[in-house]
Amino acid sequence: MVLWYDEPAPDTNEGWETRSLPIGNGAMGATVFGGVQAERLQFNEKTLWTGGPGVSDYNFGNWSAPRPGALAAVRQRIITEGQVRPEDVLATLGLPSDTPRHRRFGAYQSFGDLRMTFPGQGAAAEYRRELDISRGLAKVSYVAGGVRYTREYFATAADGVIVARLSADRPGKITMDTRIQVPANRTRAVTAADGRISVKGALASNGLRYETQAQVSSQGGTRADRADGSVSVAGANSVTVVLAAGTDYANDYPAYRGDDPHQRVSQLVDSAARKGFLGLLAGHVRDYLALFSRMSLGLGGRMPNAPTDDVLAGYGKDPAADRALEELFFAYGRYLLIASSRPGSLPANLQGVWNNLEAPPWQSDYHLNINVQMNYFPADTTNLAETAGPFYDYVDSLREPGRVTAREMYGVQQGWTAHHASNIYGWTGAWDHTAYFFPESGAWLSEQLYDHYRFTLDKQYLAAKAYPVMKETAQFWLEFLQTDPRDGKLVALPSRSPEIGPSTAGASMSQQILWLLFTDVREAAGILGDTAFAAKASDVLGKLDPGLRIGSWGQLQEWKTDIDNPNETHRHVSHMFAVHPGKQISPRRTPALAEAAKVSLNARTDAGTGWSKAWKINFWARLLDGDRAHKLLADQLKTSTLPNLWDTHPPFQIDGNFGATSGVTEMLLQSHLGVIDILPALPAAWPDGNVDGLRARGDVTVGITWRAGKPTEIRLTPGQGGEIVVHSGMLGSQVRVYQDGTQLRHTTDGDELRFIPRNGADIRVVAEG
Ligand code: FUC
Repeated sequence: MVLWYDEPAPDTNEGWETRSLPIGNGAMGATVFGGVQAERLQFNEKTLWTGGPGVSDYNFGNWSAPRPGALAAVRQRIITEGQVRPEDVLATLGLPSDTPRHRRFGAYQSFGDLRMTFPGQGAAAEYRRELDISRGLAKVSYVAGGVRYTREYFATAADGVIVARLSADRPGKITMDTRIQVPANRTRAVTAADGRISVKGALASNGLRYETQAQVSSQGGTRADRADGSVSVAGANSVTVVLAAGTDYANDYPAYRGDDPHQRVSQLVDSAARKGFLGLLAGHVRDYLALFSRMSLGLGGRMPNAPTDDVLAGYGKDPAADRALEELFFAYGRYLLIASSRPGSLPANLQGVWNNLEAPPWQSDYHLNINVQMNYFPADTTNLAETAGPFYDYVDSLREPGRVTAREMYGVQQGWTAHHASNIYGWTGAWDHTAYFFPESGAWLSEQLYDHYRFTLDKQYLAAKAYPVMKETAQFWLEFLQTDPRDGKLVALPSRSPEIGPSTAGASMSQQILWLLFTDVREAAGILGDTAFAAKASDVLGKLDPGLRIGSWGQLQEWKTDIDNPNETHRHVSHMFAVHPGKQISPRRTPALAEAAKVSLNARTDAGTGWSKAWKINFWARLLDGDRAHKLLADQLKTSTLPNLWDTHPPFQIDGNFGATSGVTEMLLQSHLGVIDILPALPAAWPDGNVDGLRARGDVTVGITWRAGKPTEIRLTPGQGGEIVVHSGMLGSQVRVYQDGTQLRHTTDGDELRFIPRNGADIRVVAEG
């Protein structure tokens, strides 16, 4: 569980993107370059964004003046002409292209660089730079001038800081200068006193106040503060640096400002510095392991004794090495989620928490038409539910600005909406690009809040968090849905399959998302006793077009009319939503639709950007084709993965890491159809293996051991009472079910096994004889 390299990352943009190693505690992230004479830790804090309130004409993406009749006119044109160009929808409902959208929307910012230089240090031998994801620790070590130098780095959520320790195997050998550099787009006051470097100021864009502090503590030797704000150490045995950063951002509509960060940042650094390196390390490892060690996956891999970039480059040559890389890549997705999404901060953005630029790709924002959703695909399944807390809070926080957007842009009186991308300042309105029109994003996001309930069955969470969001989303759609004059069905209008094709009525993905929204809302309303709203949802479901059609070439139609082009290879394959994360299409329950989905996926080819390949792993797993899912995973490793194992679109975009980890999970365990499906899509490449700690809907934790492609033992830990239904090829033969050392009564029917646990103790299902 280690990524390692025999050289530093070059101190360039490309070096950052492809080779630096990420650490993070959710709120903060840093990347380690590991240069011998000069170390660079580029660092981030989630709330440092340009744009938003503070930019004079910030308007949340809403129209600057009412456009009476605009929506009705677009709708009428689509009904009359069948389809219109997305450019025309943009011209009528979007932002004019001369709007300075980027200035107002803003972008996620690099906070700065912690630079450490080591004067007089010569050439290094035995160099190694590593990231140990089994403990959340980065390390650089080498020998220079007969001395072994070691640098250790971690970002701890337990203490809210980033920690560096520099040591040597001989006393008095650490001599270094430390400074913090920040990008040009802000004011700055830089000071150093008592080993504490402090940089503070405000972003030029929006006046957002920021502050970062680093405490340099030396053991032995001498330490001096410099007038230029750097701190130098000479002849120390070791040096510890703790770094914190913050802004006066608060996720609080409409001003999005809170307290000045000075006190918070000072307290974090003061208290961390008092704890010292070993105390911080112990706290970090405890906190990290509490999440990371909840699950494990073994595929029988054998990692070659070679740097990770070489292992990646050699992928596809040796099956045992391939499996080792796949195990590592899977676990890395979990590592990255823990590092970039923890309670108390914002969700993981397009780059998680890591960005080195003032103008990052796609603003390093929250794209709501697949990307942020994909970030959280693996949260529940891989037993990291807590990491999704910031995501649910963020979605919840979009409601307030989203109500204004729904009212001002569409005349919808109840409910909220957001479109295809948002920032940290409640941008729920339009955009100056044809991709923007995607008011279904709120419905998709709501589905994820409800899916989390399915894993936990936590009614308090459902009542307090998920249901209010879902219901208000459904309220928007109650008003926004239109009756299609062609067949009297309720449809989204306008409706576009994300980023491809014309604007129409009732594109498949829109309808599939809305089918899921109203199905979930009906179920949730039933559980919570909101019978009036359950009835409303039922009523909509009775009239809603479900978005499922098989077209002239056997394909699953992407639009309501049969206009799919069999030669289209666009990376978005949104009409597969019903396969994943939706549940309308499955080989066992709707075989004809599942075949049609395969026809469409084959036509689109296996090519695509990083996240596109990652999503396709999930699709093929849900279509129960493990070999094809594995082929997509292999394609992703070969063509969409950087030497530091970050996913690349290109450029670096983290969603593909999370999507791939989710895809592996879907190959091993599925539970979206109310049954715990064991090894539903196991590829031939993984004949033997072991997994523990996976989570299934219904609050069950699952472990599986398999040999020669067949499960030999299934382990289930139920969190609740009630019947458990397991689907597995193992059940072809007789099985025994044990709990507390004695057998549990069960029934089998074909590949399905049913039983009621006596209590919460572990259950073992084994083949008889
Ligand atoms: C959508 C996708 C792109 C990219 C961007 C962040 O626009 O179509 O591929 O993922 O989001």
